[in-house]
Amino acid sequence: MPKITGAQCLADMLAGYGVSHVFMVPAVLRRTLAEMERRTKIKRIHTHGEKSAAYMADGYARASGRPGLCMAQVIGALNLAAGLRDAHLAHSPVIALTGGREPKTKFRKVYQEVDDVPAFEPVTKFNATVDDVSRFPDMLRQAFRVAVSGTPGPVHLQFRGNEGQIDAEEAEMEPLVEPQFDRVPPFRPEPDAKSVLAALKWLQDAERPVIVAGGGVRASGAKRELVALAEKLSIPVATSLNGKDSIPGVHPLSVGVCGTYSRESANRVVSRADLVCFVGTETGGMTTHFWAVPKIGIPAIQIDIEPEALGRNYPLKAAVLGDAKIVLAKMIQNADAKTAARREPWLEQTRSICGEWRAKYRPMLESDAVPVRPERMCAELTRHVPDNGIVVVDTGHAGMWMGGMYDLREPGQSYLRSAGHLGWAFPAGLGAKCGAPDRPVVVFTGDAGFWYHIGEIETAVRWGINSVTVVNNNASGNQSKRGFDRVYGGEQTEKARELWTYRMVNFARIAEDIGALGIRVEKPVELAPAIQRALKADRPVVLDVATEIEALAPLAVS
Ligand SMILES: Cc1ncc(C[n+]2csc(CCOP(=O)(O)OP(=O)(O)O)c2C)c(N)n1
Repeated sequence: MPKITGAQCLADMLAGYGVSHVFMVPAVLRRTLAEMERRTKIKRIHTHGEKSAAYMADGYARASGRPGLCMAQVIGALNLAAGLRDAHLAHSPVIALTGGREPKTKFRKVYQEVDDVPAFEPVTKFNATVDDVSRFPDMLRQAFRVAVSGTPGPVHLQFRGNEGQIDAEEAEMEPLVEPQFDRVPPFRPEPDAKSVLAALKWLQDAERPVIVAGGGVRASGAKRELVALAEKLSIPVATSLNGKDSIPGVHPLSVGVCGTYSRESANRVVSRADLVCFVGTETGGMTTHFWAVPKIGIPAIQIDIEPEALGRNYPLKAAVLGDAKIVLAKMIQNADAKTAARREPWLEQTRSICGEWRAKYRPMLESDAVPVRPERMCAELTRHVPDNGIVVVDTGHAGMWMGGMYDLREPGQSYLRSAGHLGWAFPAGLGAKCGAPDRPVVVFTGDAGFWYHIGEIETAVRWGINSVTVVNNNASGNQSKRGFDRVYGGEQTEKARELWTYRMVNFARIAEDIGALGIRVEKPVELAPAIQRALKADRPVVLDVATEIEALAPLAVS
């Protein structure tokens, strides 16, 4: 076997796994970056911070289903680790490569060095060091294998040398790639046949069942099967926020997102159900409104690829271990459509609950008020996001507004959400556009969220990453208003507002200055033409909407 350098091996292997972009702040693995230019077509996206590089890799991974790559030298490693936290919470397959310590010099007060490895432990599935160049092939293969297998998640490899200079060394190596692990899911484990029939029996016997679908449905590519089963048996479908794109919001069986950043109708339906069927959801706090919706003790069945997830929060009548797409297909095959008639009164009830929700919020969804209401922004996005669009949503109020008020219209649309980190959506949207370049990407963020990584407008312009970023700009982080009202005993002092308000800034002007298209909207009638213009522009766009600072998103359970 001929000798090659670590850099050549790494560049060839990443290309072999189909990696099209890496996101990083130099200088790390410099020789590898040079070899990428010589030997591959990989784009080396040089960002304005390691955290946003990690968020871009995360958006890339969630949009494409393929591992997203991000990198940092030793001094940037913890910034990168901070950025893996959302990917970890969202089960997104991100591979982080960092520079690390050199055994010859460690403990001698080396410039910029601390032991970074422990900080990656809580946000990764696999956290390892590469200390000998001959280990490049097997360690990289393991990184891909772990990132995409089972419940996907982040992986960290630390390379010897503060900038990963180990990549200059040579060894006899074969840059062998296992294409099976270049995307999610690498395996589709078959369920035990008896467990499928047992779960199906519970579902068919129920009079008021509801399905709660999570992000596992997207990971498995099981949307079609989920909707087909719900249709065959007449079962309403609620989703977690992460699973919002499991079923279009306009589908007659969709009742909306349940849990905390949610739609009231979904929580009303889930609360009244006599059986809950969880599919690809970890039944976490946000999906269940901290285990109040549904209440623990409700008859429940669960389908998941991860044995540890089955029954973690809700004792189960039946548990099915397997790939969601396969399990649901088997349930459809065995389902008795005649049992659907039994659920007609329940469907009638759920339709009326959803109708009441629409009637209650229609005035806000159609509001002509100035400053613009966020609900109206969501309604305009429902109308104008293209049929193959990917919507990428920040957390906080952005998550509440879009989770509750925005509807996907088509099965070809996707919805990606921050798992909790403010500021995630704008860089994640850039990564999503790199991961799915043929699909329109529309980001929804508040102004506080947008400020975090505003420098990445320059990255978008430099690389021609043409996402549309819609900013709900109320010159504040007004989701915090309720919380501060409370601690001030009901009414805040003028000075209290300094805890959550900002200057009103025109982001469209900033975007224009940096070379993007900036569009400022101040009236609701301007929204539709602005969104259409943004989508046609084929440039990075910042659509800055001046909105009502007093607008507070409705709470989950009223
Ligand atoms: C990293 C991080 N820090 C703090 C928070 C807490 N937080 C949630 S929403 C929010 C303010 C959101 O403001 P903005 O994005 O402008 O949206 P608005 O509430 O004004 O609609 C804050 C500070 C968080 N979610 N993540």
